[in-house]
Amino acid sequence: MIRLSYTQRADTCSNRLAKKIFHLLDEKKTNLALSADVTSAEKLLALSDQLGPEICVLKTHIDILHDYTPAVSIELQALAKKHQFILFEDRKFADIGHTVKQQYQGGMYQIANWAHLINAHTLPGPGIIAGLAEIGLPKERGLLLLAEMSSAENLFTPEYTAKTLEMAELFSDFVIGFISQGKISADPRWIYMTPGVQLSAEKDTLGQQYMTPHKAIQEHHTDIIIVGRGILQADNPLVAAKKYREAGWRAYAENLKN
Ligand code: 5BU
Repeated sequence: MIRLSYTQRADTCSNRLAKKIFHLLDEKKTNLALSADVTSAEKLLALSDQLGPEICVLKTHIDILHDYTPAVSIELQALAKKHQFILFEDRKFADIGHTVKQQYQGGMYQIANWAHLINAHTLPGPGIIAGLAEIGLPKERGLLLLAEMSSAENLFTPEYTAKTLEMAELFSDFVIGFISQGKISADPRWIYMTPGVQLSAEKDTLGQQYMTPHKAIQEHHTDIIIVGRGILQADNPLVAAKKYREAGWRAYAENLKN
């Protein structure tokens, strides 16, 4: 099978953010996303500045910060520019279109103003995507659909994943890919991002299940590995980030050779 590089795949998508991400991966030579799951703004910003050069995507759970102010999102945008990474708010929207529109653009976090990327469950049906697109498309944002999860005994079935793919196809101007455990379609335009990646642990005590970067990229053919505690809980997060970056990039380079 001929494998396309990230750059070659950029030509297959219509969404400008998707093109930008594919190019960024090859230019920066990293397919590592940091799941920056810390609870203080100071820590989040310091971590983003320190690890920014190693990553392509900074994934946030902005609502776990105990001290969020709008200045945080302004700083995050400046760091994203400085280090060239994408801001992905892992909000997992899951309501009707009318409600998610307000959650996306309003409230305390005003996610649409700073996050390049968001994600959503497809459980409510296509109206959720239509609602988010009304806000996100004019701002050239992108959406990832949750097609699979990493946690044990989750309720995602192959049928659900297939239906999610169908919904993505209906909104391919706004949906740029999936949060999944690997590739779910032969179409090269979709970007896959995979959480539940760690080099040492196999699981946590609350159902999280891990695979290695090598397995995620070589066996499951994902594009971007999302790593949280594997980096955050390391003695030296920068050294750990470099290790994950190396592992992820090596697996991608090997894929291209085969
Ligand atoms: P960890 O520390 O690498 O286990 O963190 C994983 C992150 O990815 C965490 O922010 C979760 O909310 C997120 N996640 C996940 O772990 N599994 C999933 O299937 C999805 C998101 Br979707």
